[in-house]
Amino acid sequence: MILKKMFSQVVILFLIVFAVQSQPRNLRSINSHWQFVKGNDLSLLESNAEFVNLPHSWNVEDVNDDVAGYYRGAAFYKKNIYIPSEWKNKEVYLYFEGVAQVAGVFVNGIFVGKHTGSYTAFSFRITDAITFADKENKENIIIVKVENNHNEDIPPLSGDFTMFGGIYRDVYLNVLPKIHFDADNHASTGVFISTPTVTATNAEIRLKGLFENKMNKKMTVEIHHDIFDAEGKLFKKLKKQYKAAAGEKINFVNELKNVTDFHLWSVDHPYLYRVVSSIIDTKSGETIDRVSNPLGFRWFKFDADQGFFLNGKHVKLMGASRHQDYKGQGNALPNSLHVRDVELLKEMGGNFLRIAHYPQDPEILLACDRLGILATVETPIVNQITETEAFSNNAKNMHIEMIRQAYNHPSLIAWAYMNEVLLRPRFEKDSDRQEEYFRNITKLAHELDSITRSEDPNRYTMIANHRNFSLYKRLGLTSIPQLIGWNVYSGWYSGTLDGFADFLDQHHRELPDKPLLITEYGADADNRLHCFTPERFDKTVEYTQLYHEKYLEAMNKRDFVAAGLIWNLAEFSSEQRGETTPHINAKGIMTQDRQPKNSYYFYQANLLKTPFLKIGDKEWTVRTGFATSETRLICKQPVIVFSNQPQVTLYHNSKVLDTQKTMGGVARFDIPFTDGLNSIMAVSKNDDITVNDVMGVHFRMLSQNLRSREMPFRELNVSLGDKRFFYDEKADRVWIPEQEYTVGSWGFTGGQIYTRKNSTRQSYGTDKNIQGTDLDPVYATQRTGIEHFRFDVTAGDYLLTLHFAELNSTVRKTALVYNLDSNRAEDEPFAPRIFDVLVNNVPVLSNLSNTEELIPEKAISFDVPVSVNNIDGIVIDFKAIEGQTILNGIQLRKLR
Ligand code: GCB
Repeated sequence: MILKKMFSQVVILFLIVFAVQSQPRNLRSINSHWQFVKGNDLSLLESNAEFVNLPHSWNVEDVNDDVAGYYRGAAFYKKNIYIPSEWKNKEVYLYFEGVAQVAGVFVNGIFVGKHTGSYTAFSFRITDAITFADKENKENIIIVKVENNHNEDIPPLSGDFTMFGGIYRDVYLNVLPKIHFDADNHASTGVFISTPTVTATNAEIRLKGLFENKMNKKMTVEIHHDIFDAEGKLFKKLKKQYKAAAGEKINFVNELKNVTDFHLWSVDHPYLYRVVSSIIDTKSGETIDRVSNPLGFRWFKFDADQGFFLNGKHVKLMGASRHQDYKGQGNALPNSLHVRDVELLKEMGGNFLRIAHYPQDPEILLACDRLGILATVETPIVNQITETEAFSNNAKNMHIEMIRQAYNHPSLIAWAYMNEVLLRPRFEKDSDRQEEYFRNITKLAHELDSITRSEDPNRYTMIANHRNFSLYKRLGLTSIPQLIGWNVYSGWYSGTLDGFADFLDQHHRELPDKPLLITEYGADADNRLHCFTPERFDKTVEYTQLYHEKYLEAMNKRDFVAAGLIWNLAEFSSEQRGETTPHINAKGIMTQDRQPKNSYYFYQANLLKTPFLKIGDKEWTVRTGFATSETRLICKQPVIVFSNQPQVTLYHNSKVLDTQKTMGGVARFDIPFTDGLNSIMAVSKNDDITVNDVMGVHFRMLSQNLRSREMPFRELNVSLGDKRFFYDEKADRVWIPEQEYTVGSWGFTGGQIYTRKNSTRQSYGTDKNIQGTDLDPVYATQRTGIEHFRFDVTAGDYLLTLHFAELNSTVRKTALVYNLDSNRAEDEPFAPRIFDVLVNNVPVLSNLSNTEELIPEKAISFDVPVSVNNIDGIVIDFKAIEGQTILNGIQLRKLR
């Protein structure tokens, strides 16, 4: 008897637990095993398809090849699914987190919906199109036609990023009960949570939304909101009863005033609550539907004079903007890599993320909530607009989707909707028409701003502008949004590093009531390039360092600068870019596969509160340089250490070398490198805390005397017209800058460094993608009009390699759109050049011509074995027949 009673109690308990814990809605991914084919012809799916898993992009490879452009066209995806017959009384939706950029979805040949825009989620009801597993023909065929063509009606129209095509985020089947939270509201969860007022001790929570009764009878239900704290304990409970007729959609709203005893959400303590909203059948008590959303109690304010305040405390917002792609994966990333980026930002000491230039994977904001990173997100109107209703409608629709999908994240503080929209104004040659275009931009900005404010009065609105201060101001774009973001590259694309501080002061002077955020600042660093006399746009690690030091200092000095966002958290794909790392924008403070660069460590040293120390140039493990003299076989070169400790002691080859105070997180040393492996250790001891770091550098000592007995000649790799050191990892070779010939040594005679006319960029070389090589830095610089190159080597057998690239192209290219200055750089007009090359008076290249073998913008090299039998060494003569001679790189290696 007792046993029986116990048994029935257990059953009751089980039923209660089951009723509470059962999953009333069923969301499951359908990412595996899709058939995919490129092209516009559906029948290709049968003949040519390959199997892929999602996330997937079809542009992973073609964005990195030497052919300009990448596939922006149509493709088909197909998947067969089986739908269990238990779902007969359910509503079934297909949920796409993101498809680039237009998706037409068909289920069993029935069109179920079309979505426009690459960066927001969408969801289509497929209940009426599916077949259940108990039917004979039980397979369901999903076909998605994806189009990624440039489309003048779909933002973004252009941008400095690759617009990868594909179903590049997760896809789900969402199986809902017949009574459910709104599944037709722009792919939102159907429940919207806000905290209109929060103080340290008192808060108000508002919950609103809509549910739908798709049963064919009237239902009385309760909407419950159970708020759980971070430990999983029930913190608050709200409920309200509603009656819904068959087929009716009912709005619900509930609020909780005077909430006390809560934990605040902040960057240091991102305390998160969870709101579980349920639809309960009043009669049976059964949970019909349930969704969960995040909740955080925080309040924030931007002040035009004093910057940003979170929960009443001043917080300097520091962080980065982020693009969503990754090395070798395009934009089709596993969720773990999205999350990792937010973690890396946190580990850097950052507290702010600009989700740029478009909404990104939902994992990003989840991670921001969890880790305590404040965020902004934006609708991708980039560089330009199209003045059509279709463009405006698409933009507005994307904007609403973005807001409704991300509404509940406590980490989000602002919605943005334009990036540098005046960068490339249309109608440059017709000023009246251009004014009309400007008015249309302003009109669209007004519309988007007011949509934002009515959708969400509890957050800020923002746009990000480039540096054309007066134009944005004149058009009213600095007064429409509540926050102004500026993307500033003074000292990079043009201007000076000091110009940045002047710009900040200009904003404060001319727009004293507008909170200011620096939404972008950054400089490219190609980790392979180093220079001891760095200059603007040379892409060296050293120049980028100077840039970041200057910018950070200027922002720190000014409280009115609410935020500083580095452009970019990581290097990202920008197919149209040339420069030393073609197809990549190298402003990331990490590489495209997220290896920290010096600037990442620099920010760690400046932002982290825990003791930090790192030796910089972690990837510069193979160096070369010339010995001070033949009797002192050392070569002094700089080493940089990043630390937030007051001073750093450096050990070189186990001996104390020097102690330096850190300034702005940096200590600099000169190390007398010796030939071979050098060990470096940096240590900082402060009270009882010690931090240290070690690294090894292989130094290949060179002698200017190529006949030196102490340091016999091994090899030289010289980049002509260049001032930088370049490490080619694939060949394990260090290239050194050119020098003029002196007797007994090596170098060029005659000619001049190649420069582009009217270039506002680097003072030497070109920024083009040189095709057919990975040695772009070598081929993109050149000595023009060179007469000789000499190596005063001893007798022996050598291998000489000559590298050429014609840098002037036959086609005049328009300045790239991302180019933030008014770069009007031009090549010299294409002119034929023909020249001979002789080595020790023997012709080795005859009539080398840029209308034949020397194809413009393509790398070409020649290996020439040379035997030296006398003391004259190697003399290479360049003899012009027509136009000027050129040389881009030269290598000499001793064979025996
Ligand atoms: C900008 C753009 C961004 C570019 C960046 C750059 O101002 O907003 O999309 O990538 O400049 O690196 O030029």
